Amino acid sequence: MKLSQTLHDELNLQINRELSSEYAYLAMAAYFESINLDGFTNFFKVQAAEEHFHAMKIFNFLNAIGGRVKLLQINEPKTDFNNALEVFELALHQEEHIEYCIDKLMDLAIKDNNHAVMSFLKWYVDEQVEEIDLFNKLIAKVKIAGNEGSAILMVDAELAKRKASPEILSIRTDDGEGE
Ligand code: OFO
Repeated sequence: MKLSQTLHDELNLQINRELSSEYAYLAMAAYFESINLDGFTNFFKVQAAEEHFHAMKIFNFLNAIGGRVKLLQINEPKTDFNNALEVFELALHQEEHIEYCIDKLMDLAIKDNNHAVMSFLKWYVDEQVEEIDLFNKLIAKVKIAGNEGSAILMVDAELAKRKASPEILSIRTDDGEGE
């Protein structure tokens, strides 16, 4: 399969975007940890692990199709926030940007008539629909909770239940074979 240089480089850039998302979500987890909201902290730690998984899927795929992974610089994420709503709105904005980038990557794969990359990217297209829906719903809940302590604690208790799936946790050592 012939992988164009542009598509190759864009896949490397997407690895960087996913790792940057991981970093941004870890910063959000650290913010919530600093204000002792353990459920929100847990939610963003799991979200960060998901982004690591997204990056590693591309890392493994790029190797599998004969590409060369190149890791790029990760910028410092925003670390200070005023409240939970600000955090979730930034998270949604970030996911909308990722959705735009995945769409652009898919456009490129279609232009190159690269069916393997198209098939691979479909998972990301579907994933973005889920993530944007998730953040929209959480924004609605956080808005309803407002500044009411007991309502925020209820959302916190719900977010404490989120767990990373075994698939996500295993990718750190997975060589990509058998996926
Ligand atoms: Fe949150 O999204 Fe990755 O791909």
